[in-house]
Amino acid sequence: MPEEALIVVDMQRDFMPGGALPVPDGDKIIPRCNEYIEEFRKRGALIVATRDWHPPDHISFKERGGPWPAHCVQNTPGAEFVVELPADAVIISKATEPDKEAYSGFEGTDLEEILRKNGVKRVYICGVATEYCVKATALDAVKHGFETYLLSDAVKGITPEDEERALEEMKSAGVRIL
Ligand code: VGL
Ligand code: ZN
Repeated sequence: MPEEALIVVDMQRDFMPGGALPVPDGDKIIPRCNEYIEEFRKRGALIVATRDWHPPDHISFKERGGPWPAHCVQNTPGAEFVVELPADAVIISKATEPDKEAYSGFEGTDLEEILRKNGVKRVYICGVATEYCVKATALDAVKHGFETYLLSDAVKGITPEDEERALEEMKSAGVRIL
C-alpha cells in the first residue's frame, strides 16, 4: 500500500496563460509539477490529478450569473491537462453537475474513498489556483484526517494577496507548508 498520494490540482490549459481563466504564471510551475509527479511515482505514491470538468452551462459561468468566464468545459481543449501523467494516474473530475460549484477535489467525488482504499495516510498537494481549488482540496484533506502537505514551490495563485491569505488559512487549519 502506498501510504502517500500526490494530488495535482487542476493543471489544465484554461488555467494557463492564454486560456479562458488564466492564473498568471501558472505555466511556470508545470516543470516543477512534472518533477514531483516523477519523484512521487518513483517512490511508489498514488498519483492523483483533479480536473475542473464543467458542463457547458455550469452555474459558475458568467452566463448564469456566476463569477467566472466559461472554462474547463468537458471534452474541450481548454480542459486538457498540461502536465505529464503516468498511465495509472487516478483522474478525479469535479464540478461536473450544472447547478453545483465544487472547488475541492473531495466534493462530490470518490477521492476520499479511493485514497482510503489505497491505504493513503499522507497527501501532498500542488497545482492551481492556490486560493481556490488548491486551498479547498487541502482543507478537506485535513478535515478527512489525512496528513496534508502543500508543495509551495509548485502552486500558483491568481493574486499574490489572496494567495498569501490562503497559505495562512491552510497553515492555521493544520496543512504543513513545504
Ligand atoms: C478554479 C476558479 C473556478 C480552480 C476552478 O481550479 O482553482 N478556480 N474554477
Ligand atoms: Zn471551475
